[in-house]
Amino acid sequence: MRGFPQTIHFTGLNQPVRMEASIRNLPVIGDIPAEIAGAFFRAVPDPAHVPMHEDDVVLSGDGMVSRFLFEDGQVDYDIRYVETERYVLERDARRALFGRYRNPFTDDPTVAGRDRTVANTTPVWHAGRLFMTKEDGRAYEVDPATLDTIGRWDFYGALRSETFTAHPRVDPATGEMFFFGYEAGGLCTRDIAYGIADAGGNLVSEQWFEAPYCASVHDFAITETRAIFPIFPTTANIDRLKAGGAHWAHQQDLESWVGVMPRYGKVDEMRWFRGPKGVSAFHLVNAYDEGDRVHLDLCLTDTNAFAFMREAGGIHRQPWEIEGALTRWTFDLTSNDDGFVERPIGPPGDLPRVRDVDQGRPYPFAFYCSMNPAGGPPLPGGPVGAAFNALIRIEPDSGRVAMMTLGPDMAVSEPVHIASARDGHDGWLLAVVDRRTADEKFESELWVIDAGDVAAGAVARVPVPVRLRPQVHGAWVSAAQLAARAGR
Ligand code: V55
Ligand code: FE
Repeated sequence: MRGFPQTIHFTGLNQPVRMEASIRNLPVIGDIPAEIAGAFFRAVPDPAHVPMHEDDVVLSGDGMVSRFLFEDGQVDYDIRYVETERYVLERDARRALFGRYRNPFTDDPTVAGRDRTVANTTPVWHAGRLFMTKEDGRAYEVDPATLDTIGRWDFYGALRSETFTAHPRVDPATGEMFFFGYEAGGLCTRDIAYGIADAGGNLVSEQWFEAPYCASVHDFAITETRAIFPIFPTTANIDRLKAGGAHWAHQQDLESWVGVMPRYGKVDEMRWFRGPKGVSAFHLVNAYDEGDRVHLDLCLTDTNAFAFMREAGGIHRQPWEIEGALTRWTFDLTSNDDGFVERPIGPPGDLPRVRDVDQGRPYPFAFYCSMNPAGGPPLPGGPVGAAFNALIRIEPDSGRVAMMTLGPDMAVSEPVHIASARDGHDGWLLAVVDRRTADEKFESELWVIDAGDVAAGAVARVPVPVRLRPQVHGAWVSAAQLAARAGR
């Protein structure tokens, strides 16, 4: 795309598209199961303007909210920009005004103090509202029917934290949303806010604590009784920011930490466990209680998966030199020391999903993206610059793995899970699959996959007649949930 840097962040699958669109009645190959009715919302970063700096990254792309709407076996497609304060300022100026990723000291002076967030990471559904989130700011509410931006969300003025995670957790039994915000008190602070919103969407608790250091805290976990905050050594430094440098630098020699507290308790009840040095995980699969023990399953790597965060920390490793595994960390809350038990439970990968009903509980299976050794080199694109080409279904207790493997020149994005009403049926997955058809040319399809038989591939496919830029995360909202919202 003309004028954009010719880096991995703006080429391959990551070529900017910048198009708002609505297409009704997409072609469907095969039959869409009748029980799939609702909306697959996706968060898609797509830079509306040529960035101010050549070294700009995918994570700074303006958030777009996209929707595949399933109704009567038909599928409609929509994509719109989230009209954040930043998007509107830049749209009106017809150019980028905000500088480097999460560094306000590199901004055009005319936007000093304005909201920098791009709301590009996860669509979140809670209490009948749709939010677009990014961890460096507050969420933006979006109308799930029109995709119009409603505005920044602060729980009716109650929220104190300046930030809101892209990975809140909703308890399936209580309907409460558990969330956090880090750098809650401002840039490079160690403040983490831990909050709970009730099933009606009201903020009922917000407590602050200090992390061992100012880290990138991308995800956290809950069990039925506990909240778990893993801290990995990717750190921020205000002097580096003031000098125009990177927000994040990974520190290979710094230890990781995990804070565990009663989920309805006080933050001063937090127990800190000391983990290995230099490790990283962006996404946690799930966590659950087993009496006084807590199991936390995570997509662990031996360094940070993002090249630009490694390089800022002086770590020069190629993507294929990074090791990892789906890993279980088990914490014994009766022990007096700060250690814990680690064991690998599955192949490396990321972008895990469990069924909504399994959140915080023992779970029969999970899904995540991985690499097919026979799939050829990964397609260039996605947040880390190399797209996944396999989709795994794992049963964590037996370790049994089934894999949907894609051939050369193909990629799969994070799936969403849709529950089935049929007894004993594992439900369905939706995932976007991209294919390179020629140099720098890509086509995308939405695949419908039987969650109990991922190795079989798609049971139905929905070709999308426009170019898609890779999503980060998605969310499934059923027709019943959408209807309940409409009647609010
Ligand atoms: C991630 C994504 C982000 C971000 C920080 O996937 C971490 C991890 C899309 O934005 O700003
Ligand atoms: Fe994430």
